[in-house]
Amino acid sequence: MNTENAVSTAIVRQYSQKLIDHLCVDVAIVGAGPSALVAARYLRKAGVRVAIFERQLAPGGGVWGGGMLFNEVLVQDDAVEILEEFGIGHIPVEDSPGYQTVDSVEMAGGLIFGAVRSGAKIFNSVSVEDIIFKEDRVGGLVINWTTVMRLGLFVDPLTIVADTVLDATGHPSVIMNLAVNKAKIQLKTPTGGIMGERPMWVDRGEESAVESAGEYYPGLFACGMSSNNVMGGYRMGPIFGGMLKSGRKVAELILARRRAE
Ligand code: 48F
Repeated sequence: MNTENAVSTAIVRQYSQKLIDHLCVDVAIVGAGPSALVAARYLRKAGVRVAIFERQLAPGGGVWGGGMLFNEVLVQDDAVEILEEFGIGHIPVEDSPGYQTVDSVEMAGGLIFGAVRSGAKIFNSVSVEDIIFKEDRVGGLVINWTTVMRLGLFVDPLTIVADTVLDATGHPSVIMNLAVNKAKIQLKTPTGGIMGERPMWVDRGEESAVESAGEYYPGLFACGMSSNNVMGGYRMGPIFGGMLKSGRKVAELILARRRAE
C-alpha cells in the first residue's frame, strides 16, 4: 500500500470503527462544554459508556474565550477538587478570598483531555438535529455533519441509540426545546415548559446551575447553562465553579437512576 493510501485507509477505518462502537451507548451527551466534559469523566470512571456530540470543530464550549476574550476565568474554592481531578492549574485571587483564576485555554484543554482520557469519545463537527422518542421515553439522538446542516443540504441523518440523553447545549437548551416543541413533552418544571434564562446575578446563577442539573423526562437529563435556562435561573458570566459542579451532579444523578432501573 502506498503512503497516501495507508493514511486515508487508516483514518477511515479507525473513525468508522469508533462510530460503530458508539452507535449504541449508555449516555449520549449533546455539546462538549465544561459541564458535559466533567459529566463525561465521572460517568466513565463509573464504567458507563459515553459519547459526546459537539457541533463545533473545537470542543470546550464557552470556556476558551474567558471573559470578553481576556482568556482567564474564575472558579470558586469549592470546585477546586474538580479542577484537580482534571489536573488543571489555578491561582488564588489575593484580594477576593474563595476564588481562583484559571487560564481558560488550560481549562478547555484540560477538560477535553480529562474526558477523552477517561474513555469518553468526542465526535466533533457533528450536530444533533433531533431526538429518538418512543414509548414515552427519550431513546437517543439524530445526528448529521454540521457542514451538511449549515449548508442546508437535504441529506438524511444517522441515529445514536442511548439509555440516557444529556442536554449540555448551553444557553439555547437545544434538546429540551426539541422535546417540548416536537415531542410535545411536559418537562419536570413548574410550567411543564422551558422557563427561560434570567439576566445576570452571579451568586444566584451559580447556585441554580447546580440545583437545576437533573432529569426532566424519562431518559432526558440536562446540566450547565441548559438546565439553568430550563429552570429560569440567572446568568453568571465567566465564573465556572457552577458549571463544573453541575456536570458532576448530573453524572451522580444519572448513575443513581441507572442503579435504580
Ligand atoms: O455553552 P457551553 O459551554 O455549555 P455549558 O457546559 O457551559 C456554559 C459556559 O460555557 C458559559 C457560561 C458559564 O458561565 O455561561 O456559557 O453549559 O457549551 C455548549 C456546547 O454545546 C454545543 C455548542 O457548540 C457548545 O460547544 N451544541 C449546541 N447545540 C448543539 C451542540 C447541537 N445541536 N449539537 C451538538 N452540539
